[in-house]
Amino acid sequence: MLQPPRWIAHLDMDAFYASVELLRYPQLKGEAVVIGGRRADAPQQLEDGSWRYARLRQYTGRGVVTTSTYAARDLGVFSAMGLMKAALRAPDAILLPADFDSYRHYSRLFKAAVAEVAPVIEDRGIDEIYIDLTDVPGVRDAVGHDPLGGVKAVAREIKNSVWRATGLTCSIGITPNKLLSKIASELDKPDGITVLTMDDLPTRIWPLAVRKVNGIGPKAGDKLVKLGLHTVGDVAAADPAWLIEQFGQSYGHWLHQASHGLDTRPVVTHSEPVSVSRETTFERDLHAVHDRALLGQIMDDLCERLSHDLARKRYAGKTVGIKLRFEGFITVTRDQTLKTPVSSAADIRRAVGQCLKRVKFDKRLRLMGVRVGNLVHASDVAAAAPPAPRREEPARENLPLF
Ligand code: DCP
Ligand code: MG
Repeated sequence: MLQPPRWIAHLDMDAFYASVELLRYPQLKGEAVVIGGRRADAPQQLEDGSWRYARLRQYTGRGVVTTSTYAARDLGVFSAMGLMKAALRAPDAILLPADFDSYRHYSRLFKAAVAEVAPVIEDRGIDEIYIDLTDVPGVRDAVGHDPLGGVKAVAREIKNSVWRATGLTCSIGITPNKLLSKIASELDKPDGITVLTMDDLPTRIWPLAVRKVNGIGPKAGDKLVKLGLHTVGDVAAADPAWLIEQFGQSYGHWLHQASHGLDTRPVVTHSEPVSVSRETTFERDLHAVHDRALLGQIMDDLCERLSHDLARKRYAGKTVGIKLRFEGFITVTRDQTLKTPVSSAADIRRAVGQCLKRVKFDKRLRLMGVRVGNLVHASDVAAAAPPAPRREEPARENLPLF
């Protein structure tokens, strides 16, 4: 059955790091500001309340521009440019140090704000996401004579939600797939909304330079240009068999598909966890020998809870690891990789015992943790291997401490 086209959004924050800095220094709005200085470049407030800023011309060193405001971009200063080279173009631009904690904070805020409107989100990094709008209520409704009225209204709602939560603007591209949306979000930056259907391909996408397509990097871009293909439309018009001759089966085929705006990749809402873990900090530091029984009990309990977590998430794992923190904040980890994935508390506990034997207990313990990594889906384990037979109890002298 023919599926109705999807509506996929790509959202990218405008001049992200620079815009977050402007929230802190709103007086710099409209100025040429460059992010990338050192901590010593932080603005200083003078006794009369005014601010003193570092200027680009004072900078010496090998640092690069992380990002810049649009006013600085108008002067020719862009991401990844050396700061000293940038200083030649915009000597009076204000230089600010990067504050990554702040950017991560605003990144979380804007993503949560989008999730309020449309929950199917693929995280693509600190300042960009894909959003599947296909099932958002009202997205397919016409508004008046505009058949795209519904999708535009959802886009405005997302932008408003981001603005209310952060005071920041973003640009959104909305098309039937991720490939086109990534291109579209750039077309009306900053603070833009660009909605494209497949009918817009010849007028909006084909005139663009080949490098505007995410997936055509510097190497392939150079080669295409050498072959006389400058625009996406040039690639679309090329014979697919010839593209495959030039670029190989897989990439040649992809170039043909991409230039025709075709992309079936889903919006992937979660990434697989690398490991699952549980840990606990004690109310008082515990002694490996005197508190042996209690430690053993705590470890049993951690393994039990971890096994529950794994069952709930339907995972098993081949690597079992422990984390111990001793007084003085000394942290020790040990792990063991098994032949088959495990998920039961007993199997995890047994591997933990092996790990514990490799630790020297000469200090009091403050924290214990257990981790199961190298994860596989439980259904794959059941299919691949029968449950491991219970092993013989280890010889007495070989027992771990707890
Ligand atoms: N960034 C970086 N180094 C680069 C490019 C970017 O550290 N070479 C950081 C700073 C940017 C952020 O990543 O603020 C997001 O990158 P973008 O490419 O989306 O750039 P901006 O958000 O700054 O600008 P635009 O409005 O063009 O999206
Ligand atoms: Mg951005």
